[in-house]
Amino acid sequence: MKKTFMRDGLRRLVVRAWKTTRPGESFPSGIMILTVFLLLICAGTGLAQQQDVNYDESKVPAYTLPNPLVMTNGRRVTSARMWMEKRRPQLLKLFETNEYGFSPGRPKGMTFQVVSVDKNALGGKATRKEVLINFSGKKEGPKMRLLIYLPNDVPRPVPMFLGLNFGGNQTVSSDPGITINSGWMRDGWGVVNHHATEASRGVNACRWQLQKILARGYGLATAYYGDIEPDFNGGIRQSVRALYLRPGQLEPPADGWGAIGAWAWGLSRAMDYLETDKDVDAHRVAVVGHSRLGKTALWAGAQDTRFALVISNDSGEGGAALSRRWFGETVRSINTSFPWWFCQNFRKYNNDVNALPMDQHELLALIAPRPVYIATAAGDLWADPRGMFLAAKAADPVYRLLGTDGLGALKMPGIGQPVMTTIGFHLRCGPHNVTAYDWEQFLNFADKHMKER
Ligand code: GTR
Repeated sequence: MKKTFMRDGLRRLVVRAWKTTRPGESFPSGIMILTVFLLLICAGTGLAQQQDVNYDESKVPAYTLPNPLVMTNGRRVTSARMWMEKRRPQLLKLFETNEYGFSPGRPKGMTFQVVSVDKNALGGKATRKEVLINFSGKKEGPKMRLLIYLPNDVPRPVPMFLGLNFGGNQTVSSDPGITINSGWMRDGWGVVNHHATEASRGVNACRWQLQKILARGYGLATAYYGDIEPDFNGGIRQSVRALYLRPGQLEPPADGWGAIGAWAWGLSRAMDYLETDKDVDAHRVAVVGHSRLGKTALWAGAQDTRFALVISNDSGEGGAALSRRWFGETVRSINTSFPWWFCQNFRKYNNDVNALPMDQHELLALIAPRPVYIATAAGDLWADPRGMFLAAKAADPVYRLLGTDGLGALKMPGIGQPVMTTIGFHLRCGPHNVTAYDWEQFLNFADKHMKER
């Protein structure tokens, strides 16, 4: 519709340009005007795009971050108690209202069904379980299949990592005992016509490092994020979010949850199950995620204090990176490319990020005093590694007020120099990805904050 309108408009413009051309002119004046007009449009579009993406540190404009230790009425937060009872709930509400949307609580009818247990998985090294979480408890309702690995040679209950995966549980290990996910999936990597095939087994194994996790004495629980909501525009129809719409209502209200809210909610539902599993130490569960699922892990950890530790990998915009800092992805570009991820209110800030009543350092602060780890990569400028470090630094005063050692670095550390204080951070070389190096640090961080306490 819009395209036809533009095509017709352009045709009319060309005809008029020819008509206004005087006979004998070598370069018709009408055409000249038209050319200038078209050039201006192209320049305008280019400028708009340029304005959206900046990779030049010297061009980052000055910005002022909201102070996490000042209430919206201007009162200073002077004690840990005041933070916990007054400021934290206020900030949580600001994130719900303006960015991720409000999520419902635990659904009443939810059921858990342990569908398989193999005590001899991975050559006897692990126990593998699959648990079907039926969100509504109804036969046809949406279900999430939680895959769990527990190390066999470690006393139970064991500490765990919990994270959503991008391609179905079968992608995290080539273990043939994992059920292949039958839901909608993006094509490629063993997925054909939006359905996973046998060829997808283990394709993301290097992003999970299962053997290493088990060898270090941790369990792993993971589920396919598309079980909660398939990740495309319109995926809401097959999402848990649809359970909460009134008949005829197509979308949640302007401050209602987006897909990130739904994925984070799914992590809390997985935690509901883990609390019932005697083999799992539910007081030592680290929630972890990469990229959009890194944003999700942070939002899950901010809302649900049952997560003992939070790890975000290359989470970028809408994750650990400051929204006000004009570098890499912006609020406008993320809302344009992925309008279903956040609540509709977030779009109000597309052209005015400084009007946001909060910024992402305060998302990290919501996790305090629990340890949070921010992993970044030097080749992932789109996610703004420095913006993530600066957010960690700006969350530090809250962590210190709550009696922790905060972030143990005043300046951004160089590549391969991880910081392991209560706010952890590293900059790895290479592109946007999760690597063995990243997992090595997550495990060291978890050892320090979940095992040695
Ligand atoms: C990108 C998006 C990022 C990040 C990434 C991912 O396209 O712009 O914010 O979330 O996708 O999730 O892989």
